[in-house]
Amino acid sequence: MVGTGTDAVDWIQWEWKYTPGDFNGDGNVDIVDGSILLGHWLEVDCQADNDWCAGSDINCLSQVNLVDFASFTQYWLLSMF
Ligand SMILES: [Ca+2]
Ligand SMILES: [Ca+2]
Repeated sequence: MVGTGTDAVDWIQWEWKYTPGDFNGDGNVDIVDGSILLGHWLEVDCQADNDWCAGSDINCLSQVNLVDFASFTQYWLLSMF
């Protein structure tokens, strides 16, 4: 149910656990996540129901393209420092 206190707690817990670009949830942003993004490359049916193409549609605009790839490479580079 949207707008409940429970949702807010869930969102905070999700945000705390989530590492941008970590599509498989192992805590690292690496080539495995890159392969997941490439596996969804140019898909156009990304939506909440399919978890935005396993997270590969980073900007949640329904398709996986260069914008998402650029964001992913940024997260990957930042994870190295
Ligand atoms: Ca990962
Ligand atoms: Ca996208």
